[in-house]
Amino acid sequence: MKYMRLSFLILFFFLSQSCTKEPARSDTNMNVNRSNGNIAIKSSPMTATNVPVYTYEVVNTFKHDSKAFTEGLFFHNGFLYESTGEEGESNLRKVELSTGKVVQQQNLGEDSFGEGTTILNGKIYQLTWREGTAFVYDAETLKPLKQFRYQGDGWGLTNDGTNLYMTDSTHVIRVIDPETFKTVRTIPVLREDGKPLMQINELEFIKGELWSNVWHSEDPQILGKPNYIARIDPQTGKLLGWIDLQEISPDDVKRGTENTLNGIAYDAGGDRIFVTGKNWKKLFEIKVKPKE
Ligand SMILES: [Ca+2]
Repeated sequence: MKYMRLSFLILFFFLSQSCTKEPARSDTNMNVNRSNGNIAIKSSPMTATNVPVYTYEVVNTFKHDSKAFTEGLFFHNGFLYESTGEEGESNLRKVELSTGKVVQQQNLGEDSFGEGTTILNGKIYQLTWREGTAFVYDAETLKPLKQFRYQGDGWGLTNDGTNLYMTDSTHVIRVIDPETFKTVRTIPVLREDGKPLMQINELEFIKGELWSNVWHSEDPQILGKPNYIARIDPQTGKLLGWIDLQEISPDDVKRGTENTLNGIAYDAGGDRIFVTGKNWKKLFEIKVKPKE
């Protein structure tokens, strides 16, 4: 009798557990909205489905310094500006587009590893990889003005005319106040399958979209496809499209090495898009079009 009572108690315990837990789990996973009295099941607004894939056409090819370990790239007033990485070799440089010649350069300290760069309100901002330091320069002279500190890695950098947008090796883009370098909001970016799109890297604002190349996108854990650029909605983080640049520069890309695609620049005045990679010999002006 004692054992029977114990059995009933155990049975009651499991029944009560299954009754209380099941609805809660359903609510979480399916995102049930009962606010208007009806039950509507919706998917997360961040998760994109049927993301279009775009391809490209090379419009122009320019020389690129194959010693430049490209970590940041933007276009301003007819010149390219590039941030290069590697300790002892990092710098910020102003480059003549037609020749690839460096016309102005500011070297970083021996221990600094340059990363993303962008220009906002007459100042150039440059991240460093793992030092937690952002350098600010006068855009005309490249003279250092000040420094900021931040937590975590520094990867890509761009701006929307008001705030800076920064990547840090994860799937989360930080929106940063340029005056204080404080994060004002964050933008998580998810793949079509709802998993985080990790390793989003060099950034560029292009016609209201945020474009980011994905570091080692060929890694099966990331995308399994080399040289992919993600087109992202800067408000929601929703994935708007992919640009497949797999074959853009077969001479430059050696698989299994670090010379990945890593640099997007936009000339808004001329509506020109430029891409290059780490230690690539060439920089390409491309037109992006839907894949057939
Ligand atoms: Ca850029």
